[in-house]
Amino acid sequence: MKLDLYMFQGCPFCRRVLAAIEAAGRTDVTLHDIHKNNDDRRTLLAVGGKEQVPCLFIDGEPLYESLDIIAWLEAHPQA
Ligand SMILES: N[C@@H](CCC(=O)N[C@@H](CS)C(=O)NCC(=O)O)C(=O)O
Repeated sequence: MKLDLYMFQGCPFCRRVLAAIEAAGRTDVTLHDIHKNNDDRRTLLAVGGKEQVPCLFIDGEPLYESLDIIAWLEAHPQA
C-alpha cells in the first residue's frame, strides 16, 4: 500500500499527524511538503480538489482531516 502525506511544516494539524506517525515508528509514509514543492501542491489540488493539509493519499486516494488520517493509520499499522 502506497502512503503519501501532503503537509507543510507550520501546520498544527499536520504536526498532529506527524507526531502520530513518529510515535508509531512508521517508515512507510512518504512526506510531500506543499510549501517546498510546487508540483506536490498542484498534485494535491488536482487529485484532492482542495489545498487543505494534512491529506493522506492511500494508493492515490485522498483522505483529508487529521483525526480521520490518524484513525486510519492506527487501524492500518505498518506491516
Ligand atoms: N479540520 C482539518 C483542518 C486542516 C486545516 O485547517 N489545515 C490548514 C493548514 S493548518 C489548511 O490547509 N488551510 C487551507 C485550506 O483549508 O484550504 C484537520 O483537522 O485536518
